[in-house]
Amino acid sequence: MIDINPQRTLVRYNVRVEQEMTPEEVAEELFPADEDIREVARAVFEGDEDEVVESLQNAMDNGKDPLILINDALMVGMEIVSTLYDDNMLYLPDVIISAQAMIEGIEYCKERSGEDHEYKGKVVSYVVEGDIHDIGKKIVTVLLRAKGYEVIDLGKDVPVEEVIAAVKREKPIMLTGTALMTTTMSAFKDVNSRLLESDINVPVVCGGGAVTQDFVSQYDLGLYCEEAADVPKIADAILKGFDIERLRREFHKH
Ligand code: B12
Repeated sequence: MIDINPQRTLVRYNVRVEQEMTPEEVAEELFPADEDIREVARAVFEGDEDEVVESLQNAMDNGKDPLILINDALMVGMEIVSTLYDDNMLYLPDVIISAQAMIEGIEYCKERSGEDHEYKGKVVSYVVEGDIHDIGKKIVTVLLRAKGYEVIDLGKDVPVEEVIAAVKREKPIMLTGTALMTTTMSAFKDVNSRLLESDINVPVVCGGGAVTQDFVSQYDLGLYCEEAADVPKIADAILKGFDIERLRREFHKH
């Protein structure tokens, strides 16, 4: 008979978690099996930028593709950090330090991929007015750059008028807007109306914490996207000529 004390044991992620387990021990159970990838994910978890680069280099030396390492190793490490944060096993500074290490890693993979020096297209990225949560936007930006797009990054807390001016100036194939708070995401609607007033039909890909598909579907140019990793696929689809309706059919969940 297995000796389990239910008051000291809980089951999560298909892993039995004893209360005495440290976050490091829980993470060890969640890291991917492949040794090279595991090392990268572990370095992201530890927030060690040097270790991230070193383990990536090692994985590439063993034949792993730099661009595949972004999704399969760096993002996986960050997902583990987010999961443990959501379960109160890690603190906010841990999330920020790991995100920075992951971003460094993505930049490194991009450099090493040697993919196209000619840009496939231009994208404008920003965080909505009143909102300073920019980690998701940084991820979207580096992923697009890694896939060969030129990204004009307007930064965080960007006023609507500044977004419109950048669209008129840069003529991007799409915009990516980030909002993490319910109080700030209405700025997407203002950007949508101001673009339509100027007869500009550029898709506005919206994501980040508080944003939902139902909310984004309320305005004409909005396209909801949950995972930052899907944004380059949306850009590729736009280059293939998909309009907003077709993009929604392809990328919206229901
Ligand atoms: C880190 C953080 C901060 C940091 C931000 C640092 C930074 N440079 O970004 C600091 C400490 C500054 C901060 C401040 C505040 N925060 Co804060 N913060 C967070 C926290 C813990 C994590 C957010 C994060 O970066 N996660 C890591 C990234 C990688 O995940 P992500 O953003 O979800 O991104 C993923 C997807 O959403 C998506 N994605 C993200 N962006 C985009 C964009 C596009 C285009 C697409 C397609 C996808 C996409 O891809 C990513 C990976 O898949 C969240 C809690 C949480 N669990 O989300 C609260 C949270 C967002 N904060 C919150 C609040 C309230 C605040 C403050 C108002 C607190 C205060 N009282 O001062 C201030 C806001 C100040 C302001 N004006 O903006 C609330 C918002 C509540 C709400 N729903 O409205 C949250 C949800 C915490 C909570 N549970 O209450 N915060």
